[in-house]
Amino acid sequence: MSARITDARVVVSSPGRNYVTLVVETSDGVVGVGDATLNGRELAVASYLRDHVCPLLLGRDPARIEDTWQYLYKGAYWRRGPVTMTAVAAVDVALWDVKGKVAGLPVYQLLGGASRDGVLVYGHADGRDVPELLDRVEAHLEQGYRAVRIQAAVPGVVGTYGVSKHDGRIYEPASGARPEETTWETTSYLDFAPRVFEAVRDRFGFGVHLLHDVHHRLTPIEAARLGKSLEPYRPFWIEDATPAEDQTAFRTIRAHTTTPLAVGEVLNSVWDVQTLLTERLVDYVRTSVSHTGGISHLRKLYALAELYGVRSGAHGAGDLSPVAHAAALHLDLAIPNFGIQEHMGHRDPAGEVFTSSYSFADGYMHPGEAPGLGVGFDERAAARFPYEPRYLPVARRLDGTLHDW
Ligand code: CS2
Ligand code: MG
Repeated sequence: MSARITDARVVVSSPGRNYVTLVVETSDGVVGVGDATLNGRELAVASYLRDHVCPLLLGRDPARIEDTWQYLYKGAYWRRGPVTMTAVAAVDVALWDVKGKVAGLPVYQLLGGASRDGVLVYGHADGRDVPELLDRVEAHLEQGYRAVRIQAAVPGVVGTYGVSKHDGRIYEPASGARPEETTWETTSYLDFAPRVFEAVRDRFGFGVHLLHDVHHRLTPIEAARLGKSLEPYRPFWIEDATPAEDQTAFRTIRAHTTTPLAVGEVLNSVWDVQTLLTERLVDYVRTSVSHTGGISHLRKLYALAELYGVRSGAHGAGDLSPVAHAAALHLDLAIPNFGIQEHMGHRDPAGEVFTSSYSFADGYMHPGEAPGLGVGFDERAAARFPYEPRYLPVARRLDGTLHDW
């Protein structure tokens, strides 16, 4: 007789920042974990799982991953959206973890095996000014990174998002029970960004990939101007140049610049990126395992992207837990159209709660050979770090208008 799911529970903890973790147990004594963290809206997903999904999982065959995905997605009637897709993702990833453990194989082997030896990752270098940014790029190169995201505080823009206030390693989350109020000024930014790239290229040359995140702040024609102005510095990509849900905005950007474009961390399904992919409007799609319905759904999205020459560039900020990072690495290693993987790392004491088999060397990561995802989750340790309400900041233009994120 096939195994059954005997328990499914949600653990909300804050070892450095908030994480929502789904734990699934089977009648064979196998435990699988999934990441259900949705930064700033954590408890909505926790409730979705606890109140509406976990009871439905009890008694189901853990081996039937695709059927369970369809059951939760189609069965809910209400489709897509970040809360739903994060909840479904957590179940899906936990079941892939179980399947790998039952098979005695790392998940990437179940996905067709490795298509490459390692997963190219990019780290985050940021600075409160350009000299500080240059120091941090250098530190990344010393650690072996071959690709670095560069962000610097824009002169006159108070609290530029993406720039560390404290330890220089992880700039999030915003503190406090209300979103921090920051400012935004497009004119200064558009003049400043090429100077940042110029300074980094002058110092380090063209042997390192440079990436940059715009955090959805521009209009399409402004994004087109940014892309053109950065062309001499050959960025690997500019990310989220315009608000992501407007897929056709990318037609305008595309028509004006050869700078590669990346988008997708706030999008949750293959339908959210259909136009972007089928019209070849972007070069990299950044949807993540934990916000896009899990390995089962993201795999389909990547397969569609492959048909149109679009590569992966998965979101991997610190608000995606080590469980999500491991799941991403397994998929990255297996798919043919892998591009790059974000690697922000996790703030201590996350290491007291999560252990992982993944590793970094010479700019590449590998998920390791442990069966399943290769991630351990210590529920007792998690209980020492209770949930803390935290929100991402908001940005206002100088006249007070709330700006796009
Ligand atoms: C960022 C993220 O990593 C990125 O590219 O855009 O830091 C993003 O702001 C957070 O993950 C939001 O939760
Ligand atoms: Mg981003």
